[in-house]
Amino acid sequence: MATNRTFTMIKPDAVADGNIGAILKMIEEAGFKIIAMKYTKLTADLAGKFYEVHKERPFYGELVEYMSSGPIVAAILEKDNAVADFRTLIGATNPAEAAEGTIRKLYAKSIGENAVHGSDSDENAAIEGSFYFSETERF
Ligand code: RTP
Ligand code: MG
Repeated sequence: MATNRTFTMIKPDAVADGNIGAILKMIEEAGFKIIAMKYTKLTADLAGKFYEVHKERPFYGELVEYMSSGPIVAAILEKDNAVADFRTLIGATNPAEAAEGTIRKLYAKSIGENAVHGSDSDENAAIEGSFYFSETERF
């Protein structure tokens, strides 16, 4: 399996609850290497742009409001099979359906406030990583 990259955000609910450290520990223990990382806050405009693919979905307004409601941690992660393995580590979008031991099962509050983001393809991982990080911010 080729080594590749995914992109994640620790979302405002998990940051507000003091779960940055616990979530980063799970990510590192699962074998992901941190290539870039930033503690930042999205404006509503930036959150709208990041989630533009969802703009026709009924939850888009709520999602933009939530993702700009407080600081987040954004990171690029590297591992063999990174995108799929990270989706497995975070669990289903809805924490009620997430497998035991997954980040969302442990830390998400609801289908909307679900603790973490994980890219859904190699292509989107590259686009999302570039949304936050320049080449000189990746190590
Ligand atoms: P993400 O992109 O954040 O990793 O989440 P995902 O792939 O598991 O889910 P996706 O379908 O891409 O949805 C993006 C985010 O929108 C919020 N959402 N709310 N209220 C709802 O029914 C609903 N559905 C989705 C969640 O924050 C979800 O992670
Ligand atoms: Mg998604």
